[in-house]
Amino acid sequence: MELNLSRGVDIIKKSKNIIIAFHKRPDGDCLASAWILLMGLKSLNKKCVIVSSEEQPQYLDSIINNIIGKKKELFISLKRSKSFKPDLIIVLDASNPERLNFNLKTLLLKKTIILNIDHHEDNTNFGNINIVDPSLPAVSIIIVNLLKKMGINLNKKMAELFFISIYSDTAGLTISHPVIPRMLLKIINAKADPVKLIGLLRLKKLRVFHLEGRVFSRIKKTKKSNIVWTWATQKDLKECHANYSDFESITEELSRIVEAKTFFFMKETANKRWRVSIRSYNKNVRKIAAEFGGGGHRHAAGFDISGTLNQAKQKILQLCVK
Ligand SMILES: [Mn+2]
Repeated sequence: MELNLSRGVDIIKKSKNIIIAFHKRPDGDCLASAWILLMGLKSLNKKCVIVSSEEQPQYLDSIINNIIGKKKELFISLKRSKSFKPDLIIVLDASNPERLNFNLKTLLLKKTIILNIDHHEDNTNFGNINIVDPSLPAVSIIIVNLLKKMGINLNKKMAELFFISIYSDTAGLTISHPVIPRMLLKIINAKADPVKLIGLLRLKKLRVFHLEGRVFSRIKKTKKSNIVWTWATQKDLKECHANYSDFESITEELSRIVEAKTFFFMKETANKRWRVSIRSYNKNVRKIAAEFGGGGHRHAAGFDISGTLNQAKQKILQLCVK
């Protein structure tokens, strides 16, 4: 890990044109990590852009844009990136290239190096250089260490982004990890205000409450085991004038149910297609997700499944009670 960190530093120093990429349906960890890294690389006078075929989700867009200001122009689509000839592509928070929101191959030139930085247990080490540490609660921690090794300390804006990443990957600071207190201290020392940021991160659009109302009213629990689940349909989204990223806070809310040890949330993506977020305090849900071709972490994972609501639910429950 330490050796790979040094190799990462070396390759960044040698590169001039750098692209930063991350996983589909970007979250607070990968987005904030990308912006922290971009700010650090800019201070080294590197040409650097973030390439994504998706916009930032609405629940994070304004808080991030307020921090980064005009740099938003450096967040570009795959199409616009075609004129940018990268000697280095840094992939964040993705266990394999298929997790990206574009085809990585379309950006590769003969000499392009891939630097894979991640904290997923199932990372396939697909990069030319791989900095993977599954013991960490957020990939941003690796980014902050990498920058420190290059002599770049967190400024206030970077520290604010760092907080967003940790808040995001710990379900709103509710999943504890021994490294978090030290990271919070770093953030406070860089003059960022976590209390102010929590206030902003907790805000939700009215339509999200309408959506939650429907989803929460359907919550079910198994009789014997502490498994809780619920679902949302395309019709719910339409009738609440909501979009897919509005589901984000719902999984987090479910984690507050006292009776739940394992819980999952099924989101209809098309007719008889569901995307499932699963969380557990006592089961390795990454293994359950892997059974359906998905992935994630020990306590939080996701996968796609097909079938009617009942068929899909039964299949998931069977694995959960095992
Ligand atoms: Mn992450």
